[in-house]
Amino acid sequence: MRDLAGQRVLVLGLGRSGRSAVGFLSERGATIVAADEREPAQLGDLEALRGLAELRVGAPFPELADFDLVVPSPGVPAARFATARRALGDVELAFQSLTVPVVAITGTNGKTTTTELCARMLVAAGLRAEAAGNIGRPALELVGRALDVAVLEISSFQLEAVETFRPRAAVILNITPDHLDRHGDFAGYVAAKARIVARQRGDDVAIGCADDAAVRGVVAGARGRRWLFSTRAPVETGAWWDAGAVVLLDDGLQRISLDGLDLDAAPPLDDVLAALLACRAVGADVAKAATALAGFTPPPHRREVVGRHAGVTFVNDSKATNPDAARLALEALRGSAIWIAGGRNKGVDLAPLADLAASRVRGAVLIGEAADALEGALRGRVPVWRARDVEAAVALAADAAHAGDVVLLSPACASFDQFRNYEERGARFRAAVAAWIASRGGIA
Ligand code: UMA
Repeated sequence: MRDLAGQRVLVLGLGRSGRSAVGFLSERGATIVAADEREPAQLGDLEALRGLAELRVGAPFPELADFDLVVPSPGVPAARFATARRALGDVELAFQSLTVPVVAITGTNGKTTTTELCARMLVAAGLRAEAAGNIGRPALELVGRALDVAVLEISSFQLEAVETFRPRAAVILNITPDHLDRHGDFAGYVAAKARIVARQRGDDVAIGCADDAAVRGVVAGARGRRWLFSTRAPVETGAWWDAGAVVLLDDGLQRISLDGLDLDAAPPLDDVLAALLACRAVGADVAKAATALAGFTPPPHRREVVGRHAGVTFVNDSKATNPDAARLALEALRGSAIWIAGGRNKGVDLAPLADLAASRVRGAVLIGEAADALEGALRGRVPVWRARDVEAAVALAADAAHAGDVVLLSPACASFDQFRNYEERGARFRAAVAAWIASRGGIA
């Protein structure tokens, strides 16, 4: 990391990322102004920051040209720091200070599960590894930790503010339309994702899903090694799923049997293949790494069973904040379902989901701003109900469900029209399910 002492640095945004940046920069002697456009009352406790930075909150951002360096939070779009002399996000700052190989994991869906799984696998293989990044723990928290490998979940937002970021292993799980309001169009979104491999060279490895055309394109453009994975068919170099076993192929062929694994409770197989390849890319023993699967539970709000009553299973997939994530959940259904969907659409066409819904669900309960658009797409094909909030949606869905059905919250939309974030939406769903089951004399 170049010398920050005496540099005038502007931190944009005082969420998790911005706060970690203030701490990091202040330890290195920078003179910091930290800005956030929200009112102070909305920002929580700012006391810890006051001695470290001059705070400018509840006002437009200061003039960027007055600073040697701007550190934008991921939520601040690139156009807002285009006039900065230099802009480096927290991921770039962390990368420049980390002295260990980095595994970076991106994709539209499955990032968090794969990141956590990969870190657990590396530990099972005897390496010191921790996960951070978009997962919720800022990347800068890994600087100075005693590690062999840093595993970072990386979003397209974070990739807008990198400069030298060069992960030893870069994983691209899938790319389907999301965040188009931020990146303009799908091509812009793919271009942002592609920055994860842009600086790779030599023995660095780009790892991507062979079954996804956009991902194949990104991997093909990488200048280091290129490995693919597939749950459908063998690949030339990489990993695939074959009758209960993972097959890895680079210098030699290795078969890892996952016979004892409960596939219903296990993470999606794409994520498993990607995580194992990332372990291989940093030199871990993959057979040992795979032992981590046995005790691994995917993080909450991702197809999480939150209650069962009278033969109906309630599943919280609040993290499905885009249509493709909802598609994966609908495709994974083994019986029929009442589907709860809606929220804030991020500029993505929701209509293609209607075909799938027509073949998979008994009815749909719609919430939030996107309810009109979803109702338009579903009308005449699936019975539709409207609910003013998630509590009402749970009651409607539970009443409509038959024994053997799933009540699936998989919104296909962001939560910000009615909730602080998808976690709050999922927690409200979980509580509403518990209350509904209790009202029927059951226990969630
Ligand atoms: N702000 C402004 N002006 C703006 C934009 C934001 O003042 O134009 C301020 C807001 O008022 C707010 C602060 O910036 O106080 C928020 O910054 P932020 O939105 O970047 O949020 P952080 O708390 O710093 O969290 C960020 C990531 N958030 C986003 O990318 C939106 C977190 O990912 C990440 O976990 C965290 O850094 C630590 O690395 C969340 C996310 O939703 C989970 N990610 C998106 C996704 O997964 O789809 C990309």
